Amino acid sequence: MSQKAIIFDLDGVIVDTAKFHFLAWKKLANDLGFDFTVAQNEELKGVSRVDSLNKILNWGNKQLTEEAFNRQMQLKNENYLSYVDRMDKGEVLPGVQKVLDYLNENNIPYALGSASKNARHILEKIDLKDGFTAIVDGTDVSKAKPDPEVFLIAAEKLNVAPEDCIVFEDSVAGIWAANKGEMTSIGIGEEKTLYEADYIFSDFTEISIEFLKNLLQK
Ligand code: B16
Ligand code: MG
Repeated sequence: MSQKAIIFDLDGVIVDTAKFHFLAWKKLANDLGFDFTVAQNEELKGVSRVDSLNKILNWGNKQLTEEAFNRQMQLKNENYLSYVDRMDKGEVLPGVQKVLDYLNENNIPYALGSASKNARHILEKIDLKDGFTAIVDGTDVSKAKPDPEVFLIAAEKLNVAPEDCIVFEDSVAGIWAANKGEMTSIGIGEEKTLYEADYIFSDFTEISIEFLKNLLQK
C-alpha cells in the first residue's frame, strides 16, 4: 500500500474566514455603489484575490484603472485582516481538531493547499501552523484554482503521488482543481453546490475516524 496524505483547503474548511471575505468584498462593492448576493458570493470561494475583484466589478458593471484596482484590493485586504486579527484557536471549525489529532497520532502527513496569501498568518493566529508538513498558498502559485497547481505542488512537497492525496475543499473551484489533479475530493458544504466531489459532508463533525481510516487504507 502506498503512502497516502491529506491536503486541506483553509477558508471554509479549517476556519470560516469566508464570512470575513464576504463582509470585506461587500463593503468594497457598496463603497463603489452596488451590491451582490450571497449566491454570487459562492462564486468567490476559493478564487484568488485578483479574480475575485474582476468578478465583482463585472457584476457591478464597473471599470477601474490599474492603480484604482490595486488600491481597492489593498483596502479590501486591510479590512479583511482587521477581522482576521481578532481570530484565535476558538475559530477552528468543529470536528477539525479530532481529524488533525488522528493524523498526528498516526504519522499521516498533511499539507495546506489554499488560494489565500494570508494563509500562513491565519494558521499562526489559530495555532495550527506547526503540524503541517507543507504549506502551499496564494504566494506559491502562478495559476489559481480551478487549476490544480496548488494541490500538485502540495503533493510534491508531501512526496506523495497525486492519486494518493485526499483533498478537503469547500469551494466548487477547489473540487474541480482536486478532480483535475486526479486526487480524491471531499466536499465540505452543501451537496447542491459540491456535487462533483467524490464524497460530501456538511462539516467535519460528520466525518468519522472509521471513514478516514478506510479511505487511507484504500
Ligand atoms: P486572500 P481558500 C481563498 O482561500 C478564499 O476562499 C477566497 O475567497 C479568497 O479570495 C482567496 O483565498 C484569496 O485570499 O485575499 O487572503 O489572498 O479557500 O483557498 O483557503
Ligand atoms: Mg475554501
